[in-house]
Amino acid sequence: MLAQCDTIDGVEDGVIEDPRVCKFDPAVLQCSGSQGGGCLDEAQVGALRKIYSGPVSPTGESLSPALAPGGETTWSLVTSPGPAQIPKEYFARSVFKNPNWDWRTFDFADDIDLARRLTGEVLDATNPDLSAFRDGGGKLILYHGWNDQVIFPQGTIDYYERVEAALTTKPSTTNPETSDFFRLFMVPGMTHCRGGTGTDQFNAQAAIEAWVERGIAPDRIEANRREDGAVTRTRPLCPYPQTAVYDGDRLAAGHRIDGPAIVEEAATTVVIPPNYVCAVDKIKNYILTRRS
Ligand SMILES: [Ca+2]
Repeated sequence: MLAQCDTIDGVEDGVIEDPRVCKFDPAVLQCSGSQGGGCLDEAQVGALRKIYSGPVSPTGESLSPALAPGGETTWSLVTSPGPAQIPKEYFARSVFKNPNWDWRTFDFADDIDLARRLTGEVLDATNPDLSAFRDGGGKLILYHGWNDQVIFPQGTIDYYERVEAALTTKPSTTNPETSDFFRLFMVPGMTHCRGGTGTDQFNAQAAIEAWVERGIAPDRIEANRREDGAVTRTRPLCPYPQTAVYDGDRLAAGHRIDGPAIVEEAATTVVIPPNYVCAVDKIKNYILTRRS
C-alpha cells in the first residue's frame, strides 16, 4: 500500500496526505505459482477488497464509507476474527435488546434500517443544518485522522460537504461561506484521536480561541510528531478541501529528504521549518474527479 501510494503527495514518509487518491488493488499481494509466505490467497484478497470498498447492502447500496488506505497496521480492530466489540454490543443491546444476539444472523438488507429507526435520533449527529449555530456567531473546528481505525474518516468529509450543501439554501448576509464559521482539518496518518504515523500533536484549542475571541480564522494549524519528547516531524493541517502540498523546491540542492521537515546533511540531522503550503491541489482534484 505505502509502496504504491506514499509518494503521491511528493514525500516518502510513511504518510499519505490524501488517501482518496490512492487506488490500491490487493490482487498485487496474491500468491502466484510456488510463492511461499508473505502473500495472500484468493479468499484473503477478496476479503481485503470488501474492507477497502466498505459495506454494501444486498442491492449494492453503500452503507458506510470504508477505512482509508494507509493505516492498515492498526486495523486489527476490524480485521481480527469475528466482529469488533463496539458494533456487536451495539446491535445486541441497543437494537435487538438481547445480549446473546448472534451476530451471524445480521441482515444487511433490513437491520441497518431497523437500527436507524430505533437509535438514530439519539446516536446520529448527522443533521447538516447548522444555520442557527452560524447565525448565532458560533465557530466550529472539526478534525479527523485519516488513519482512524474506529470511525471512518470519509464520513466526516461527507458531513462537511452536506453542511455546505444544506446552507446554500439558507444563506446568511454575514457569513456567506461555510468556511467563515466551520472548518474541517483532516490529519494525515493520525489514528483514532491520536497516534499513528503522522503528526498528531496540534493545538486546536488555541485555534478556536483565536477565531472566536479575536476573529482570526485558522488558515492552517501547525502539527508535529514527538518521539521521546523530541519533535521529529512537522506538517501543517489544512482546512478542507485544501491539503498540505510539499514545496520541495525550497530545499537547496544536495539535501536529502527523509521526511516532511527533516533534512539530513552530512552526519547532522536537523528539523527545518515546514516546507508545505496549504492549497487545493489541482492535480489530485483532477484524479478524484475522474474517479468519482
Ligand atoms: Ca507521503
